[in-house]
Amino acid sequence: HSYADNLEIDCLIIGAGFGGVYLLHHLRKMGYDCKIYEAGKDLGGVWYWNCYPGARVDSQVPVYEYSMPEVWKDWTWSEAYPGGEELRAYFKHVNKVLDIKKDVAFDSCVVDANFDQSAGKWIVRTEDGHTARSRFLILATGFAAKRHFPGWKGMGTFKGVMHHSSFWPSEGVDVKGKRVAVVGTGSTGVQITQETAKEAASVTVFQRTPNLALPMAQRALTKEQQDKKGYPELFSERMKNFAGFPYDFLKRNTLDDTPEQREAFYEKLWQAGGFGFWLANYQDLFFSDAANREAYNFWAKKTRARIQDPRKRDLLAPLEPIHPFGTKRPSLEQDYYEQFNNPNVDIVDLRSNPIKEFVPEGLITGDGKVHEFDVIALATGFDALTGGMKNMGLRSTSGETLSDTWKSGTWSYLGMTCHNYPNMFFLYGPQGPTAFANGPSCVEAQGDWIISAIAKIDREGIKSIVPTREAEEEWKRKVKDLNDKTLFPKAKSWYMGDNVPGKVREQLNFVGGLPLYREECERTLEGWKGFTVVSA
Ligand code: NA7
Repeated sequence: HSYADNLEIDCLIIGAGFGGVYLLHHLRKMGYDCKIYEAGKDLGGVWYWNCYPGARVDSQVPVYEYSMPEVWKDWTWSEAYPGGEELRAYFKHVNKVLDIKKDVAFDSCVVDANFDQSAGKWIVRTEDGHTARSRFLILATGFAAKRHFPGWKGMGTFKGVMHHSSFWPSEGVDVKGKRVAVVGTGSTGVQITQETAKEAASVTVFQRTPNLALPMAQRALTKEQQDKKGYPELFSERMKNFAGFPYDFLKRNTLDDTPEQREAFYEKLWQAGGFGFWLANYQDLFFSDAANREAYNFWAKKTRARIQDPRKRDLLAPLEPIHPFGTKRPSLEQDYYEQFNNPNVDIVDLRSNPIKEFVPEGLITGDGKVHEFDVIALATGFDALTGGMKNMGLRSTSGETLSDTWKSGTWSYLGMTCHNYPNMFFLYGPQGPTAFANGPSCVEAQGDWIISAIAKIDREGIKSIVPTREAEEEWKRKVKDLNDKTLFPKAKSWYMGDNVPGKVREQLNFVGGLPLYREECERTLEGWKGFTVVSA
């Protein structure tokens, strides 16, 4: 670690996933002295941590990758939706071409960060006592940096192997012939179930809310299929659409079409696979109950046809929706539903029969039944978006922790800056387009804005910038107003902050789409709209 000690630098970035690496590369190119503190032992962010069986990205390549030609020109993927291993290999390649690791201090978990106003520097300390003094602080900690473990009684007594999905050992867990439980049916739970069901003696899925999962249409990719000629265009195109994909919502309302036209359109989206049925559907999908119900009915019809057992069918794909389609994130699946046609794959409905406690042999449900397991996978998600940021001892200029600042709700300006946190930026966090944007599109859009802001600060000889409280209030109102027009409040989800008990319920994402978001952000740079500027 010696080089990580007592750093005196321009930019300190926390986190070496897609966002942090993008910023390090570009800021270094501009001549800034930059370092990354990373809690893990390698690059990749969530892809470093996600070693659970079946871990896979739900966005297609090449949309899900960096736009930098020096990275893509010599890289080919083996599948349209790459798995965790291949994503980790991608980061190795990124390191090889961009020489990232020389500026990353791994095993460096930040526990404390204060802004020294007279020096105009952030003083940041890691758990093992290293410190950095930096003019700019950039949090690139991602939306899933803090795991959510529901506090069931007796969890520590379980005698088998139990891991949260994002703490799954990188060497794997042998599930061959074992009795496996999967708790949670978010994208992680779906992937673990789909994968382990092929090896384990039995898999029991504990479901509270069905995942309205969509077919992935996974396919192998050859080198020839990855013709790079169109890449620059593709990377600029992805920024122009709502969710940072090369497609967008159809500019037509659901009920404007005849039932036959609608069926044909849905079928086309369905066959293409991926998020199209979610994010290239009719434009009123998130706004009209009636429109949404049509999409839900199509989803249920398609999905129910794949599940033989009527009890499992009604639990996995009920005729009556529990929440409107797409207001919780749908997962992509390959043969998730078919797994339940095997007699050794079962599902327990936690709505009617919740988990009561854990015991040495497994867990007990409300009906008193003891379920015995060798392996329990906790796919219970994250204190998403805000949890990681609140968890590293960050303090405002008035000495308050970010946890306190955000106690009664989340406040930011542009989903990238905070009042009383000068020269601090964050990306892929709350109040930005995070949850609805393809990750690399989102971090490049936000990264570019942060880079422009830092360049402008120095061009204008500014000491620090900080958003006003009024600007934050206006931004919060914008986030809320956009959300109030949608169906998102009808679901209990991590989008709305209510997957974690006690967390404030509010929309944590800017739901106006990436193009509108970028417009809003760009507008502020001219004249530092919404910021207080301190001259050097
Ligand atoms: P998610 O999507 O938050 O899923 C967590 C799952 O765990 C979800 O099915 C929850 O049920 C379930 N859960 C959480 N707490 C409990 C309790 N107390 N009892 C029963 N079930 C519970 O996390 P993932 O890791 O799957 O995915 C996170 C994101 O990563 C994903 O959206 C992608 O963007 C990538 P619930 O639905 O709340 O009823």
